Amino acid sequence: MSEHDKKLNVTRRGLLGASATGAVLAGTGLGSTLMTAKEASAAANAALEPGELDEYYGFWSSGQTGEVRILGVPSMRELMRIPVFNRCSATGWGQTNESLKVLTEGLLPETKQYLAANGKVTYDNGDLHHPHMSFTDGTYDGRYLFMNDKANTRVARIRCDVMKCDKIIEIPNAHDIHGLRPQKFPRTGYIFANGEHEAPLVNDGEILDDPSQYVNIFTAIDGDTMEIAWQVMVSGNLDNTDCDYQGKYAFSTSYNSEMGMNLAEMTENELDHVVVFNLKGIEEAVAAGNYQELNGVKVVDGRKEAGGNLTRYIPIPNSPHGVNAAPDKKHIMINGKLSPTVSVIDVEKIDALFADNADPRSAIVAEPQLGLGPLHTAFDGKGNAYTTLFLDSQVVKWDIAKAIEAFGGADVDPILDKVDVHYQPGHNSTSMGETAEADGKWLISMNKFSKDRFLNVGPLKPENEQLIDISGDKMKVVHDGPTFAEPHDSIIVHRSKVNPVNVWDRNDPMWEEARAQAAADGVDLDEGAEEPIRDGNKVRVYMTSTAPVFSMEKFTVKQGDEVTIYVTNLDDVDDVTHGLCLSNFGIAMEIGPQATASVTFIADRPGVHWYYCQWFCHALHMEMRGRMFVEPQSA
Ligand code: K7E
Ligand code: CUA
Repeated sequence: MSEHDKKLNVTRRGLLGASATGAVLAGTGLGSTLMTAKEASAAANAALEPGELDEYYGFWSSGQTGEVRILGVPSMRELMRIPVFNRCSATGWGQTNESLKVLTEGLLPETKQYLAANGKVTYDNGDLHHPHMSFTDGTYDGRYLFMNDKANTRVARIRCDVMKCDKIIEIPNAHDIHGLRPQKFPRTGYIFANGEHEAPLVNDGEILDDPSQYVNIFTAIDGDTMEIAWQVMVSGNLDNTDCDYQGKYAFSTSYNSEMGMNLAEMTENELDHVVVFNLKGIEEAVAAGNYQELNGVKVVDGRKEAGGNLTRYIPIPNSPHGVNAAPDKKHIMINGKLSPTVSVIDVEKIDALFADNADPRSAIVAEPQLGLGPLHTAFDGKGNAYTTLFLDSQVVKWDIAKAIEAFGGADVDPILDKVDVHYQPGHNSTSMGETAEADGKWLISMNKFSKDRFLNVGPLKPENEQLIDISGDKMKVVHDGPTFAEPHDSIIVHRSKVNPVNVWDRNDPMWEEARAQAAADGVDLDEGAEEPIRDGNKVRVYMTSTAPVFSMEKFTVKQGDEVTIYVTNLDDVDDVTHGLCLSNFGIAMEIGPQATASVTFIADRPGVHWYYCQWFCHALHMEMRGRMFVEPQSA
């Protein structure tokens, strides 16, 4: 290990080792595993009897799994998985025509070309870090969830009425979307998305190993249309982002202000920065035509050397990571990562940075030393902040007002409490904590390692999210929840904000193309067709499902036909979902009550093939099946 590495403690062994040291230094130890009576009663608050409903929806990202998960909070019961960037064996996401439309329509032409050369139509993976709900007036409005894909530079949207992904777009010019946040005021509005990795603006191979010509791109997407509004070229890279409650500014951290290409170079400077984006200034520049158009997107220059009033760069120690707007609508927390500090920005001091070219650091009103490896901060709405300390394996609770007093020279300690978490926390989130309605009841610590917490399942261990009761003065860990890769980030939304339907609307736009094709074929989707409809070597099969039967018990096609099967689920009863699984064709899909779903394949396999319903729907579910006859080509 070089001296530099030692100092930063950046190896994995170093990170894990530092945690124990940190905990000892902090004087808290790992504590007894026995619960005190107080802890037991806090745990009881988190427990729900069978049949009781949770007070909160938790929307979880899954990191490299690529899906969104819904948990109940505080029970931490996993309620649902929503496929987004991944494939799903159960629902047929990535296989049905309806999901393939979502997965392919927003891809860039060169991506489609690359995929086609590899025999694919869409990516199979995603890296989904940041799920966030749309806002109206500073709080969740239950319309949409938005999320990033770091792996393949995409942004997706989930409709909260049906809890299905309805839009995915690939972001041109940027590389590897990481930080993502929706505009909070007056409404969403913009979705802000950070390109994390540096590359030439025109990345066609002309420029390769010449980092001096690399840039990073900040993107604003219109959340209603899912079209890109504009992009900003910046100095340094972009990590996480958040925005204010005034609708004026967005803030992005940069851990690589150095524009380094390796670890030593990226961590060289003691100070990196946060970029402040002046939304009105950018809109004006776009309206005035001060942009270059690249891949159909208006790109403005917000780099330091460009001057102007689009951006400001506030120096921050050291490789800052998380950005979190406090519910007081006034403070933005910049988490120091390699610096033990959180830098607190007062949004009311930002105007002067643009109007008077004030010293960027004049917007910093506190910088408390909290512990080792601060990554993300959550809030309780009572003036307190909760920061994860990755290296110390702790969550620290601190008083924002006291931190500001201390920064002004007062002899006060803002730290109120520290609690051990297991182990190495990344994100944390509090109930309604990312809105102006933070209610201070629950905090989730999403921990990257579970080590010895659970039964050993082999070299790949689950990660661990812990539920912490923050309603009292002291934080109390009340629940461990192992999770598969990975509990990256979450939001905790009061159930009054979310109101999904039980049954699909027959006219839902999701199967608009199926509706149009059926109309062209003279078929009513609600009735299906008696026989397959042939159109050259294309064959369309329209059937309905009503527990426990499909409307067609058999149909015949020819080997080599391109077959599309449409199934409309006529059941309109709460919770009666059917499926269609076509054995040995690798085909399966979910059809929710009143939904239509379809799948297309080449029937290149002669013989008798059963299709069956794979969602348990009825006492005679096993009997819910039918035959597809494929006549051999010679016949
Ligand atoms: Cu902190 Cu991707 Cu949200 Cu990781 S970022 S922890
Ligand atoms: Cu229909 Cu099982």
